[in-house]
Amino acid sequence: MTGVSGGEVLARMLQNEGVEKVFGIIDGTYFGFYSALHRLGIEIVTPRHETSAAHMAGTYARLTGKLGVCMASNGPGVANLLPGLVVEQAEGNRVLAITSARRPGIMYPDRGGSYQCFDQSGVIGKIGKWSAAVSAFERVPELLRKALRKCYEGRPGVVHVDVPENIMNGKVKADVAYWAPGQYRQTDPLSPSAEQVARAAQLLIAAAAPMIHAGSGVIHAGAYDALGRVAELLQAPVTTSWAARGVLTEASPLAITMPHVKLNHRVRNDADAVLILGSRIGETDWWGRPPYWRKPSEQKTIQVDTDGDMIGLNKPVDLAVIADARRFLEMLGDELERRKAEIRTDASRARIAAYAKVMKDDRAGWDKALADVAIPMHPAHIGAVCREVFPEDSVLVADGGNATIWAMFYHRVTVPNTVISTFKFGMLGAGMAQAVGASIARPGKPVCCIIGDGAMGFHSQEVETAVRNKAQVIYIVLCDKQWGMVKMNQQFMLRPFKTMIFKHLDADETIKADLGEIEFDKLGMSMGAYGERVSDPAQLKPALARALASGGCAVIHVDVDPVKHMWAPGLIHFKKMHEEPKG
Ligand SMILES: Cc1ncc(C[n+]2csc(CCOP(=O)(O)OP(=O)(O)O)c2C)c(N)n1
Ligand SMILES: [Mg+2]
Repeated sequence: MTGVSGGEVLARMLQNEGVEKVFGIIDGTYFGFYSALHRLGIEIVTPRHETSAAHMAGTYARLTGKLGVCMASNGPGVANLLPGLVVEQAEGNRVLAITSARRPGIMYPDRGGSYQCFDQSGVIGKIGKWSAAVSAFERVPELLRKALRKCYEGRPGVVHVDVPENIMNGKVKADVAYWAPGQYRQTDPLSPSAEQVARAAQLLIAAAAPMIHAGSGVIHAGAYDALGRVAELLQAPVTTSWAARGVLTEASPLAITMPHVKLNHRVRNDADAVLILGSRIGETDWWGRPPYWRKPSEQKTIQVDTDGDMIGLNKPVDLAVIADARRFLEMLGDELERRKAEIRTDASRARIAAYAKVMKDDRAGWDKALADVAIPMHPAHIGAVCREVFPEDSVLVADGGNATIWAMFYHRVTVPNTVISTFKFGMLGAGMAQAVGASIARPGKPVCCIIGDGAMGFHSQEVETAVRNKAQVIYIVLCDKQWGMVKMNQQFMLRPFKTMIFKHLDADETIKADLGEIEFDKLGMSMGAYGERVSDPAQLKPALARALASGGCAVIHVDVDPVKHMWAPGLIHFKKMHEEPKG
């Protein structure tokens, strides 16, 4: 019997789960863990800040359907990891965090005066789904099995295991039994009953105006084809949560896309039956409440979710189904196919045509901004040019602030699961690491990251991570030298009428909303990336083409008109969304 460290046990168990990458910064307190990962051929991807490790793991998990694993070292490493975990929990990404801790004798409870020590498990237990502190070597397998079970139960989110350094690194003579995943957790997707599927089909066939609302559950289930088939059979329009944008290709006339906010409201009011898939119907879905949705008494609601806690959370349901979205949709598709003759689609087709006209008119209105060729450029150009330059299946990471709103209004998602942001948390700067995580998840494909100059300042050093990892991320930094989104809001709070008339206030009339200049192209170049600076919209496409041709990471500093940048489309709806609906 040879000695084995707790860290090695963890590494071998992760290998049995098919884990191929772990994101984190190395430290002596878990040498036993990461050296075993390295020995086993599990790649360690090291960012420049622990919070980035959480975002890389979350993005990797979302884009691959695999488990995202991150690690951090006790005290400061874990403290730095926390914001990333808060965000990944909010976004509902399947992340397992493994951290080192001080030796059991001095913590839980903290003896007081211990170095690099805080209640890591207590804090992460509060912000994540579940956390446990390992108290002895013998409990490592059992607690990691429990953690892995939790990872795959209910809504995806953050699960944490805290392992003292002496257990991580100390070798123990033990015969550890390594179980296969199917021996400690259900590996088959949750199936609905045939009876539930039949009832859902009946409700949808009987409806005059059925619709579908899809959330991230459709992404986690990989249910894109099954969703498309059901939507086609019913001729049902499909709205999505922001985070699930594109689960039905936006090339489909049935896709009611996110920027058309008023149309989303209209579709949700027209429908007399709604099939909700993997969505809580939260605030960004306007809580499922009037006036944004039809009254529950006039709208039959079927809700399908893997997590029972999500059922009827914000909108009352007529039929609750605890199941995997893909399994459910495949069975529903078969049932609808069988009853195809009963499905009346004429009225739905007419409604879809009317919706298409609205989307066409909205688009024509927004695209007028593209005729503006002034220097520095109108921000509308960026999303529009990116669509032309990047392959349709490449991932767009939209970071936050007005930069993201502009990107969202001029982008089109034709390949499902190719948009990443922090749609639930709006965490500025997360995009820097998300983009690297996306590149690692989709090797060989360029990743486009659109980010504001404020946000880029939070984590610009991750350019070096992208360069070191040969990640072809093209960072496009929208430089207005201000906290654009906040400045707009502030101006309306300070002097609404002057803002409306003159479009902006003078520099000395706002409060700390301006930023100095960082030459992001040069900053990027200093880290080994390709860099260019563009102000003229006519130069954007060639600059991006050169960035792509460079084959590696690039940073494009784009000067945008600071006043036009503030007036992002849809801000009025965004503001309204923050109020509790009356209905
Ligand atoms: C980490 C974080 N801090 C603060 C905020 C609040 N906030 C929302 S938008 C915004 C301004 C963003 O500025 P910038 O990144 O330059 O983007 P812009 O709106 O100018 O395009 C701020 C400070 C946030 N969302 N995230
Ligand atoms: Mg800005």
